[in-house]
Amino acid sequence: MYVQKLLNYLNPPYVVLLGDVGTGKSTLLEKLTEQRGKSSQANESFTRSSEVFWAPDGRLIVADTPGSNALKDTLEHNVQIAGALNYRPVSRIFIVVKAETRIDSVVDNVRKYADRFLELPMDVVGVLVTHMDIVDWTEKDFAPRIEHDLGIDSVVFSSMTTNRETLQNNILKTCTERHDLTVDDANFFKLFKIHNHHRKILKSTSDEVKRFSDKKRAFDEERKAFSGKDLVDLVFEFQAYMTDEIVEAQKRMSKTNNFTFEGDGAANEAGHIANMVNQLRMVLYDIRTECLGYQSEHGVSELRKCPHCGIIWTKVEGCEGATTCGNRPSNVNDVRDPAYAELGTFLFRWRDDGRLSITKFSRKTVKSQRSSRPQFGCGKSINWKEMATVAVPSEFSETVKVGTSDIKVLPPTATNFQKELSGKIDAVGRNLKLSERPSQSYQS
Ligand SMILES: Nc1nc2c(ncn2[C@@H]2O[C@H](COP(=O)(O)OP(=O)(O)OP(=O)(O)O)[C@@H](O)[C@H]2O)c(=O)[nH]1
Ligand SMILES: [Mg+2]
Repeated sequence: MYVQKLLNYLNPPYVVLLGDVGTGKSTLLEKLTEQRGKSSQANESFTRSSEVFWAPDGRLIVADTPGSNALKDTLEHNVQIAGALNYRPVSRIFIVVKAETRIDSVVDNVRKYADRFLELPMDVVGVLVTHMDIVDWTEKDFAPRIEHDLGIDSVVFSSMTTNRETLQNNILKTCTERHDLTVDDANFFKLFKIHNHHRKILKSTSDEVKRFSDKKRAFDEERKAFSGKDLVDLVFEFQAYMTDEIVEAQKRMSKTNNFTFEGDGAANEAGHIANMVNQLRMVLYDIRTECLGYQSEHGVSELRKCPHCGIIWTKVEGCEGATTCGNRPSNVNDVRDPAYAELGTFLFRWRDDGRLSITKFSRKTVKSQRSSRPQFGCGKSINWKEMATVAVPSEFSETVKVGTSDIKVLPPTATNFQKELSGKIDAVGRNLKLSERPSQSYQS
């Protein structure tokens, strides 16, 4: 206990307040850090850049950030939030939401953010509900809901009359760990929504999402004909196919809407692609969770099979994440014919009526693959954690995390834009300045 206190003194908890425009972030900052003139009654987004301040007793550092859903300068505002998250290890990200008459609406507002933060450590996200003075319901009505619906158990409440000490103590109670977070150009668009509401583009997005979900539904129907090891292979190969499909969907979206990722429109275009990919990732996440189920059911082996070509790989050092399967041979099957995909064991064929037919190869065994090819591997993307296990010895057990972090949100054509974004995020971090620690003495 004493050691913990000493550590907290040497390195005080750092919390980041983020949320929609006007939810009361700057009001919280003013209260916690005794700053003045940071909040506003303006009906437009008020805070333009992130700022960090000490609590007067030196027990907490707080970052205020601009409203994430601002109509103007959305990219710039979210870059500011990214900079605050990178600034130093974060004890808690508070999604700041305003209490409303209907609890459901408040839960929905939290969900908008919580869903996007799935890739961050689970226990870094908390909720801070402001405006508790304007509703009839109480903390006891809300906390179980948010725990049950979203699995978030750190909730703090505040109203105009909540005093500084109470608010700070309630926040400190939730600061049990520190997380080194990195928001960079690669994951930025998984966390923040910056696209506009252009109807034509949103329509092509929902068309792609529908197409993807329809494929998943058709698969769910057809897989019923398979069982045992075949079913395991099938599910793994389908998730590999769907992973590649995301890349194709990015290409189609860019083409349909003439996205160049250059000039003034670049951020919005990137935001739209990300919006689509994020929705596809949610569907893929379900498929992968299912893979994981099969994986643990069958034990985890050190031998796994490339879902594209069936070659078996042994894990070597550093082989945990995403890579490519060997070298791509010249006669590799073209998986990109949209109606047709040949993977390691199965052939997927999408029929005109939207149904899927699945055919199992008899000619393509793992053995013949290996001996018939001078070069190993098909060159497609593989991820060790997502590969089917082979010859499953039950004595192995391992917890494999389901993730979609290998999915690149933006296509290669957006590389220049991503570089610029990376520079902007770094610049925010360099500009954040924390004053000297307050001299007021530290009491237990
Ligand atoms: N009744 C009530 N009003 C609040 C509370 N917290 C904040 N407000 C009011 O809400 C308005 C917006 O507050 P801000 O703190 O500026 O909101 P913000 O989240 O920083 O807004 P941006 O910087 O634009 O994103 C101000 O008029 C505050 O006085 C609260 O707990 N109860
Ligand atoms: Mg503000």
